[in-house]
Amino acid sequence: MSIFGRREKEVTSAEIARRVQDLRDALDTGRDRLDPTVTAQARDLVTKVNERKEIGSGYTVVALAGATGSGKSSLFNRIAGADVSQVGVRRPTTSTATAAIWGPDSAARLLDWLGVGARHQVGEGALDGLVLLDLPDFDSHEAGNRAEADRVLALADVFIWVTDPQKYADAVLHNDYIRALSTKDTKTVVLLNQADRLTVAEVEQCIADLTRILDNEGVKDATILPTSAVTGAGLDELMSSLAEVVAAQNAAHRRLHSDLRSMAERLRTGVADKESAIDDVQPRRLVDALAQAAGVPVVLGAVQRDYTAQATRHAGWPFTKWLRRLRPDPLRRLGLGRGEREDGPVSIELGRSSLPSATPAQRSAVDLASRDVADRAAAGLPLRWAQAVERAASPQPQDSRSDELSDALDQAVLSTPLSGRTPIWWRVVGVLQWLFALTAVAGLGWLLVLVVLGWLQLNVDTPAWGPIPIPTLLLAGGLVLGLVTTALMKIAARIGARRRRERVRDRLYRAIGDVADKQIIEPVAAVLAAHRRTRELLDAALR
Ligand SMILES: Nc1nc2c(ncn2[C@@H]2O[C@H](COP(=O)(O)OP(=O)(O)OP(=O)(O)O)[C@@H](O)[C@H]2O)c(=O)[nH]1
Ligand SMILES: [Mg+2]
Repeated sequence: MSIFGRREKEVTSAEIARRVQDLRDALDTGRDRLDPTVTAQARDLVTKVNERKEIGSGYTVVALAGATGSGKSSLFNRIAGADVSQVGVRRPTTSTATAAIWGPDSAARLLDWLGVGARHQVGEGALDGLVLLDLPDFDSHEAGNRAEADRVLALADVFIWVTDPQKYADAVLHNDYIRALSTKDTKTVVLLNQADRLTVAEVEQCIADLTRILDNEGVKDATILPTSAVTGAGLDELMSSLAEVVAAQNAAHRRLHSDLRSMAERLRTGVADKESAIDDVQPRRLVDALAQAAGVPVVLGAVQRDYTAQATRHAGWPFTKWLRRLRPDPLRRLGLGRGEREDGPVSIELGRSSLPSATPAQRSAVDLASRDVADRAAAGLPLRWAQAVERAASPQPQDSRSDELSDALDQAVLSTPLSGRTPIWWRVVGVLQWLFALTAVAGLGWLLVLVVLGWLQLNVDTPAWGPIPIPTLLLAGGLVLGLVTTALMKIAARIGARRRRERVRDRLYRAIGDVADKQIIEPVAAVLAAHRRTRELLDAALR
């Protein structure tokens, strides 16, 4: 069996393309609500994946990496069959990567992309398609060496860690490297080089120790192969395993696949497993606060007074109702119409009402209520998403949206009809009032005529009803009926005004509910939807 483990399913180019697309869509949907550092790395990865897929697809890039002096260059030369890379006693020796290329082609584009200048062409054979890289030590005290090793390792398809009997315990120190480079799809391969310096028993002891160390560090199931660049021990097995990997031509895809997966995994920690449904967010308190800020109580007071005024105008006592006209119109005083402007488009041209603007207390009530909506919606979301929800929900004072909100509220009030149909009883009572008034006037006129006739000493018979003369009856009856009707009308008007207040209140709340939806609930819902979509895309990229 290959030291790289059994290869399971082949990773196809289409599969990688799909993951790249999912990851890219997730980045576009998640935007600044994902960690910007990881996002930048993810974009770099997308670029790398696309480039690697396109460049040198027939090649497998295998990198020898590890601590200085472990024998990377010696092994490299041994495998390449020539002294290509310098082996030294001064540490560290290798400072730039060297490549050995097996096969008829020079793989120039691939090596340009890898940024490896030193190239050695090995003849054709079982390893055709292999690009073996000798790297500088990855834990170098030379920053340049480390950077070069990091850079090339990020691009290589297969990573082989070379250690020796003196340094293998440093696995703990290199754990980050080894974990980052070991993939789920391939085994981590460790060469315990310079095995010729040990007895068989010591080799076994070393392997046992190293296995335990790697296990503790979370790298399970690694292959540890004892090798020697001096005697060539273990190299046949290494080369035949490499030949298998190269022949399968799938290592590049595997590496890209696993890079995409682990990137998706990292991004996935930036989104929660679920988001609260926006329907669960009870915006009742918010609508209440907005209604107060929009001056709804003031409007409703005016609506009630307007109803009474209108009722009096139609059905009041004709002798006194003209007095009402001297009072200012309660709705017009607030710059509000009665409801002729019921249909939508007109409201745009309505301009502004003269309603007093919201008090600081009302504003902060709106802030509190919208923060409450945000808190409920953001429950369980990672910080960046929670902040985005909060931004979406809060019309901050320094933000232009605050004005937008008060404008929208004003428009909502202006475009809500504040009146209703004229009740029939107003007209009926109005007619009665006139009848009673005319009766009283007729009685009064008759009595006046009688007064004049009496003054002229002309005696006329006045018809009577029982003991009461008809004209007196007409005058008194007209006045009494008129006054009683007026009193009843006032009671009815009070009830009617209260009903109209309720009806208009419902309308205003509906209009303000729409404003809350548009200005606060919908932006919050949009953030939650983006969160859900990002999670789904990342989960798809992980599958
Ligand atoms: N006995 C023995 N010595 C080895 C073996 N491999 C390498 N050496 C010696 O170890 C020393 C370091 O070898 P290099 O191949 O330069 O090691 P490296 O890992 O490339 O070192 P850097 O380039 O500094 O990272 C040299 O003196 C080699 O001769 C081996 O398998 N057995
Ligand atoms: Mg070297």
